[in-house]
Amino acid sequence: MSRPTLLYKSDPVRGAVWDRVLREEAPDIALEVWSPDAPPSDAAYLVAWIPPEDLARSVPKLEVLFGLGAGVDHLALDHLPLRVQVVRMVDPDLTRSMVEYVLYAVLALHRDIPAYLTDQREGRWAPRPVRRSADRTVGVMGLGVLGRAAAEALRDLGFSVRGWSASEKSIPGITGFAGPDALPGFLGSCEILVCLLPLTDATRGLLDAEVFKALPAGAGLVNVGRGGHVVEADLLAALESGHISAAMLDVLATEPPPPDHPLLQHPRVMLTPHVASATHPDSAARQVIRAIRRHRDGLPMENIVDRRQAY
Ligand code: NDP
Ligand code: OXD
Repeated sequence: MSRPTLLYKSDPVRGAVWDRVLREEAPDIALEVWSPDAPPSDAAYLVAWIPPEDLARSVPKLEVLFGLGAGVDHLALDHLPLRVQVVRMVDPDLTRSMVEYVLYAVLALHRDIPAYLTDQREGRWAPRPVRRSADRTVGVMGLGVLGRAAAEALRDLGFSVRGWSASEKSIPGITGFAGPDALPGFLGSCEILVCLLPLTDATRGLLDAEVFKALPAGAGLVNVGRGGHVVEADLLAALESGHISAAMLDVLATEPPPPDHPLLQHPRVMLTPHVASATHPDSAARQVIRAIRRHRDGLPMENIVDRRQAY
C-alpha cells in the first residue's frame, strides 16, 4: 500500500509541531503543507480549521477532512463534496481544558465573583451569603463529549446538575431532559445555565428572551458554545432587568467584537476571547494519525460529523 499524504492547512507554528509528531511517530504518513499557489494536491487526507474553498479542484482525491475544532459550524458542510467524510476533533486535552473553564465560570457565578469585582472597583466591602454547591442547580445544554464531561465534573463538585440534549441520556447523578418539548421544564430550575451546544439551524439564536424568561430570577449564564446561540440584544435586556444576574461568555456573535460592543464593558459580564478550550497540536496530531491508520485498515471512522444534523 502506498504512503498516504496528509495535507495540513493551518498556522505554521502549530504546523511545526505536526511535522515533528508525524516524523517521530508516523513515518508511514507523509505530511504536505498547503499553499494557495501550489498545484492540486494528491492527498487523501486534509486537516484544517477552514478548508480551501475549491476543495474539489485543489484536493481532488480527498477522502477525509479532519476539522481542527470540536465544532464544525464554520466548515460550510453543504459545499463539501459528498464523498468526503468529515471528522471533528475529539481529544482528551481539549475536553480537559473545557472542563476547567466551565468549572471556573460556574464557580465564579456561584460565588458572586462579578458582583465582588464591582464592589472592589467601587470600594465596597459587602459580604453576601455563601451558598452550598448542593443547593445550587446548574443546567448544561448539550451533553456530548464536552457537555457531558463538564456536567460530570460539576456533579462531582456537589452541584445539583441537569442536562438537556437532543436524544435521551442516562448519566448517573444528572437529571436528563431531551428535545424541544422538555426545554421549559429543564430551564425552570437552572440557576446557572451552561451552553455547550453545537451551532446548527436548530440551535442558532436559541438563547433568546423566551429562554431567559424561563430561567429562575437572578440566574447566571455561561456560554462556551458559539456566539450565534445567544440573541445578544435579549441578553443585554435580561441583564438590565436583573433577571440574568451575570454572564461569563467565551464566544460572541462577532469575533473579535467591535470596540464599542455593549457586552465588552458590561459590569456583570466576564468575557474571554474564545479560549475556553483549544486543540493542542501534539495530541491532535496523534488523534489524526490514529484515525488515518484506522481508515487505511478499513475500520469504521470515529467522530464522524453527521452531515444532516451538522454536528
Ligand atoms: P458533541 O457533538 O459531542 O455534542 C453536542 C451535544 O449537543 C449533544 O449532546 C447533542 O445531543 C446536543 N444537541 C445538538 N443539537 C441539539 C438540539 N437541537 N437540541 C438539544 N440538544 C442538541 O459536541 P461537543 O460536546 O464536542 O462540542 C460542543 C460545542 O462546543 C462545539 O460544537 C463547539 O461549538 C463548542 N466548542 C467551543 C469551544 C470554545 O473554546 N469555546 C471549544 C470546543 C468546542 P445528542 O447527544 O442527543 O446528539
Ligand atoms: C472548537 C473551538 O470548536 O475551538 O474546537 O471552538
